[in-house]
Amino acid sequence: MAAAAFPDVSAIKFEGPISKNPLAFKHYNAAEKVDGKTMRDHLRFGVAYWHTMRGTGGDPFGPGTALRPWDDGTNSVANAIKRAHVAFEFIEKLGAPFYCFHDRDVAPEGATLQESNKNLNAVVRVLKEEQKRTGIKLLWGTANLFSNPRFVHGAGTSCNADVFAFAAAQVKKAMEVTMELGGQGYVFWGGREGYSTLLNTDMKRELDHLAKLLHMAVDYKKEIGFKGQFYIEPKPKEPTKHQYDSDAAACLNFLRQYDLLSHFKLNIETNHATLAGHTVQHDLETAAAAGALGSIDANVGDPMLGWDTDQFPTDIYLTTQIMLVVLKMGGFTTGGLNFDAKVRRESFEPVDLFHAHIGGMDAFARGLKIATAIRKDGRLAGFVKHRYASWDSGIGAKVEAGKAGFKELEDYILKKGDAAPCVSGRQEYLENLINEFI
Ligand code: XLS
Ligand code: NI
Ligand code: NI
Repeated sequence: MAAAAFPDVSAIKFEGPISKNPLAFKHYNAAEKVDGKTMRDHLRFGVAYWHTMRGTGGDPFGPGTALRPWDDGTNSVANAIKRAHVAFEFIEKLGAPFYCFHDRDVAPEGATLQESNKNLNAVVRVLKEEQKRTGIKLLWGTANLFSNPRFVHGAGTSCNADVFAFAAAQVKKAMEVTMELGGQGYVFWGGREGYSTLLNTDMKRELDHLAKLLHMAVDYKKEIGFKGQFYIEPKPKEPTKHQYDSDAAACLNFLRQYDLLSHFKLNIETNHATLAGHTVQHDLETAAAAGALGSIDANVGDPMLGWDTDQFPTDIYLTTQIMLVVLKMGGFTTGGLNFDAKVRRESFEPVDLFHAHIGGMDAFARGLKIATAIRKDGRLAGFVKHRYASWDSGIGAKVEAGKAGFKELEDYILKKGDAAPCVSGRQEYLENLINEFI
């Protein structure tokens, strides 16, 4: 057993709200039951391997700053294996039940697909041992189809059929290792599945190809008996100017158009929704209304910066709103809250990784408790129900049941003379009501 990477940090414990220990949970108490279910099972936290283990703090104006003494900076398999052990030391001390990765986060890409697959196999062996040792599970796996220069024009939407073939082969392998590790899901995020200019783009053909890739994945999933949930993760832009999976509605439309909707759910990321000009509640509600809300990439952007800053969520108002939607849909099944978030470039010490995750977990624990209390109180749901009461009987119920047409509605209004007056939306009252609980 190698020396500990975080020798000064022991397992993070719940010490309650009065604790002043920064390396303790004030609100996240994994075993505590909230409305009949443990916080661990409600929140299903995941650690993102790419940010937490591979993030360097580099930005377009300067190189990485992160101090990661266990990492020798090489692209060797030995270094990747060492890093995998560190990852599990971190996740175990943190007490998160899940992690997520891209194939290329965990193992170095080789000169050929064969070599890359061999490297991946070597690290997956270690991940499997570590999962067994710690009980930590894989929330989802994915393939990185955007970093290598071959994907300059996209992967499933590349103008080059060879690149499409490479992407398919890479997804095949990533699905196999996700299955081998007992992954509960598999994510498709199309980093470069979009365009920089329409002048050189055959959009229809690119969309057809993307659907082909996903259909192949669906077929292969059946063939190998992978039971995990497929997800699409919407994002409107960055790195491309326009990504086809731009928001929840665009993804749902694409999936429906290409007869894929029954095979996919959505993985909604806060900062992606806001980049699309929506609130995260908007995209969560859009997905949930279609029965397709699967998982969440928990993070937050910065209102001052217009890109995917992937910050850890600490805003209780935000986590409350997210948990209201999650609880309304009956909780996660295969999905969870994956911290697709990174520490700031200025937060370069290893211990900052703990501060960041602890803050996010505590913020969601509070969001969970607050949302549960709001639901128990019932006034919010009651207000919404009452707002639509005219649909529960009479003419409204007839319309909902498909038993009224234009003529009947005309007769109805001719008899009445005018529609019944509407009542106030009471936005301010409702905002105040939420604050009662925060
Ligand atoms: C990038 C995405 C990415 C996906 C996984 O913006 O959030 O990290 O979650 O490929
Ligand atoms: Ni993400
Ligand atoms: Ni993102």
